[in-house]
Amino acid sequence: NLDLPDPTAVISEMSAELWNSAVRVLDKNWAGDHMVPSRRLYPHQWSWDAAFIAVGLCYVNPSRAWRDLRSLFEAQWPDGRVPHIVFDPHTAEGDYFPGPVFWDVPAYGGRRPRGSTALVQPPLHAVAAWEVYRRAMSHGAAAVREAHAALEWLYPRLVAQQDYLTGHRDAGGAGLASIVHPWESGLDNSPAWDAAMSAVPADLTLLQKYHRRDLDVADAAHRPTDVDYARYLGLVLSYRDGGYADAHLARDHDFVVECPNFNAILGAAEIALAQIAGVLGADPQVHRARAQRITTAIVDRLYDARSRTFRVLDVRTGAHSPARCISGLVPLILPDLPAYYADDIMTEARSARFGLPQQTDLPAPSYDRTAADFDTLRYWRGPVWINVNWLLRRGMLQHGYRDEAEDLRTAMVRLVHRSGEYEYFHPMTGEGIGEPAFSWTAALSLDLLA
Ligand code: 2M8
Repeated sequence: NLDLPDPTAVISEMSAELWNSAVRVLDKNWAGDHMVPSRRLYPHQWSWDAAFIAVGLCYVNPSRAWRDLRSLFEAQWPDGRVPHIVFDPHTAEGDYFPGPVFWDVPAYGGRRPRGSTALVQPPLHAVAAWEVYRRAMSHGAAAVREAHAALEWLYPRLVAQQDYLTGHRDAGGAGLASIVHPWESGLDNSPAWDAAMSAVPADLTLLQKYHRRDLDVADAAHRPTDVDYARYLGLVLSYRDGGYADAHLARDHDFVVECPNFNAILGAAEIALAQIAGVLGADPQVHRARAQRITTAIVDRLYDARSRTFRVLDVRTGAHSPARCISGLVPLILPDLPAYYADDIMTEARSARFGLPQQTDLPAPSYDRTAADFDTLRYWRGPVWINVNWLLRRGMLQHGYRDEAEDLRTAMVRLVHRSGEYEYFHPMTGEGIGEPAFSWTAALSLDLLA
């Protein structure tokens, strides 16, 4: 017995190793005024990545967290949309596809000369800004002043982002945001889109015209297929042909869906804005009321009473997606979600479909493990991702599932310590897949260890 290592010493050694290596990843991926998700595959700035990254950066370098968010919001469009990629002018056009030439956004969009895409991603930035702000205290008085000034700069921009999403993007008319491209979800090739995407034309000749740069640097078996990419490109081209305008989306655009992950983050953003408004002397109540309305609309529209799960809604057909994906668990982050629905989400999370750590030792997979088309390698169709598990854990804490939240935290920390800061992980073996040295995995590890 005396030979057994002290478990607390083992844990703290593991924590120190992971902490140091996560900090190194974030140092390597810092590009001067923004963070890249990874050096090879994603050599620009991505929108929701910046939010997850800020949540971790605030422990080690809050100034960089603010700088990163600021770089992103400097590219905000006049209509309020925050682009899903802000391009780095120092990165060659050929280093990422589709790059600025393909997007060809009008001069008013994005901030020249950096340029941007015209799509959005889940608006987690208010949540991130609040997290960075509330940790500023531990970095001293200058950090608190910096954080206050950053919030003042960001607040109107965050409000404009929400207004764009609940205004221009309310294609369904019930106060939720529709996404018009799978890239906007952040869960690119999730089975949640399969039904809606099957109606989108797939012009494979586009893939002869353009070169899929991702396949130069990643394994094709881990990435979306060519048919997926043909549809992705076709959707951008038709949105582009319409000047990236959002009028008549439900009538004219081929892909218009309401996602529970995206909209839960939209609601959580209003809660964070209420907190930020409180600090800045603005009115928090308006944001709380908006959060409540979003939560009610998510329950009314995205909850499927028969299966007792949250589903993606196809705004064009009115049908729920049959696929049970991790996106359906994320409404747990909404503080106003009635306990009845929170319980249903936990039932789904504990089930054999998602098997929380008690059953598998691993965080939840991105897709139902029991589905016939569960794919252990292909991106958002099965592998484990740290960012959505981080959201799920946040929801568990929000609704008082403390033990399960702690199990999930431990599972994430062990996984990243064992396999490295990978982009995603094999949902059976825990092996790292995709990009190594991936920024949000590193950043969220810091938050899980702190
Ligand atoms: C992935 O998406 C990009 C397109 O936006 C890609 O496949 O090239 C997704 O995992 C997305 O959630 C993420 O923000 C992005 C960068 O990490 O990569």
